[in-house]
This record gives sequence, structure tokens and C-alpha cells, in this order.
Amino acid sequence: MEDLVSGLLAGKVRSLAKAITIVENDLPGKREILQRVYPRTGNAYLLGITGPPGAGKSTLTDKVIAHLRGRGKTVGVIAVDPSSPFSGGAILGDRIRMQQHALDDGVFIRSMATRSHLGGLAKNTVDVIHLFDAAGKDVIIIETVGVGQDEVDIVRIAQTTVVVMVPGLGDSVQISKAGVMEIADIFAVNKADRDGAEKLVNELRAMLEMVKSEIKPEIFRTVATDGVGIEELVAGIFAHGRRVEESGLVAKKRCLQAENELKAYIYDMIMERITSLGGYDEIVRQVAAKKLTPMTGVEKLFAGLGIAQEE
Ligand SMILES: Nc1nc2c(ncn2[C@@H]2O[C@H](COP(=O)(O)OP(=O)(O)O)[C@@H](O)[C@H]2O)c(=O)[nH]1
Ligand SMILES: [Mg+2]
Repeated sequence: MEDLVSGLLAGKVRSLAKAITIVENDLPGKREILQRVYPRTGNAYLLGITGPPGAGKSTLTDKVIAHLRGRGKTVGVIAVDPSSPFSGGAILGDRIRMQQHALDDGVFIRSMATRSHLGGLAKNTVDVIHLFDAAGKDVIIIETVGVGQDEVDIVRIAQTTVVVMVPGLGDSVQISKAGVMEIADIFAVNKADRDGAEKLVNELRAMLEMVKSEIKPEIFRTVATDGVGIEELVAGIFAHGRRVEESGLVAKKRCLQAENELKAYIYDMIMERITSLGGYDEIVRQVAAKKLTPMTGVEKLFAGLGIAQEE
């Protein structure tokens, strides 16, 4: 354990890999590792990259990594894909697309599946972020699919979130999808080599006119496959980061992140205790049969834990 933690803090790849395995799989030692590592986190730049499947997120991430390496920065990547527990295909694809960095010690790429979570972010993902952070990665990229609740929660902890869009997927549908406007710090209109890129940019602009946010999202055109627009995008990302810092939003984001983490643990701990009591499935059935309201169901479950509801 001593070697593992000191190796991790020194940025050793093998220690990091081992620690990730322990944390990801809830193996013995997880708690101690996180306890030792947590005070050494908070230095990495967290960058969220999200968007619909096939938008080119992994291709873009790959090019962003190359660019960051050129600036001398070390990079950790977490590719989260909810479909992977079933297919495994997306994860393999991400590995292949980022393979050019496989031999580079300054880059560590990990694919993770989101655990299905009702209303909370996958806390194992955040724990792995802490490990990357403590291991000294300068930038941690979190690639997530779509904008489901998990993704929204994950990108909420990022300093900067890039939403990747592509022409031809039904522009207004993409734009109006719940959450996109709230989470995007930067838009990357990828596959700008395709027809309709200008139209998408214009529609985004029109939408942004109506948004009242402290920092207006910038729009960048990229062709990830050819590396076009990546330099501008990376510059835009860091410019956004500086603006966030200057505006004092960093402290707000840190509190939000801490709260999200707490919520994830609260949810897990309560669910674990409730489901271990027995009777949970029966209450689900009764609520489904409309014999119980969800609220009464929760009260019964809480009573089982010895938590009385106040009137
Ligand atoms: N024409 C074009 N194809 C791209 C571009 N970026 C990515 N692609 C292709 O789109 C497909 C999906 O890319 P991928 O990075 O796996 O998307 P992800 O699912 O969002 O991670 C791949 O076949 C890429 O080669 C681009 O800028 N232009
Ligand atoms: Mg991908």
C-alpha cells in the first residue's frame, strides 16, 4: 500500500493503473488510497468533452491530446460510454483511435462504463479522476456520450466543457436537447468538412443570442480527422479556463463538485442499506400497483433504517 500510494503520487504509470483497478472495482484498499490521495488533488485541469455518439469526440480528444503534449502537458483521459457493458465495441474503438499515445508515458487513457445510477454521477468515475489528479496529470479529459443526467453531472465538475456537434443530425434537435445550452462552455462544430456546418454554426449563434450566461460560449469549427481547428479549440479552452478563474467561478465549481460527490455517496450508501434490508422489491411492486405512493414507500424504507419522517 505504501509503495502503491507513493508510486502513484510520483506519477508512476504502473501504480496509477493498479490504483485505478482497485478503485474501479471497489477492491480492498480503495478507501485508504482515496483517503491518502484526496488531499493531493485539485491541481489538474478537468476538461469535459461530450456530444452524440459518432460526433467525433474520440477523434477530437486524440488530436487535443497531441496538441497538449506539444505544450508539454501530461494528460489523463477517461472515456465513459454507457453502452459498453453490453457491446464493448465503443471502448475498443476509443482505444484504437487514441492508440498513437499508447507508448507515451505522459498520456494515460482509461475507458470506463457508467454504472447505472438513478440521479447521480458515477462516483467511481470521479474517484478515478482524483487518482489521475494526484498522479500529477496536468489535464484530465472526460469523454462522455450524449447529455443524459450522468453526463451532465460529470461535465458539471469540469472546468471547461466542450459540446461536440455535427451537421446533419437534425440541428435544432441537437441544440434543443435538454441540458446542452446549460453545460456547454464551448461548442465544437466538428465534421466541418461536411455540408451544413455553416448552417449549424448560425443556428447555434442564434440560440446563444438568447442565453444569458456569465461567460458566452464560443463556437469553433473543427475537422478532427485532419486536425483542422484543433489549435484554435485548445487555445479557446484555456482562454475559457482563465476567464473562469478571473470571474471567481472556480470556487463555485469546486463546491458544486464536492456536492455532486457527496450526493453520489449518499445515494449509494442509502441504497445499499435499504436494499440489504429486504422488502425493497415488494415496495417497488406496491408502488407500481398504485397501492402505495412513492413518498409512503420511501417512508416505509426509511423507517426500516430507523429514520423517522418528520410530519
Ligand atoms: N468527415 C469527418 N469525419 C470525422 C470527423 N471527426 C471524426 N470523424 C469520423 O466519425 C466517426 C466517429 O468518430 P469518433 O471519434 O469515434 O466519434 P465519437 O463516438 O464521438 O467518439 C469516425 O469514423 C471518425 O473517423 C471529421 O471532422 N470529419
Ligand atoms: Mg468515442
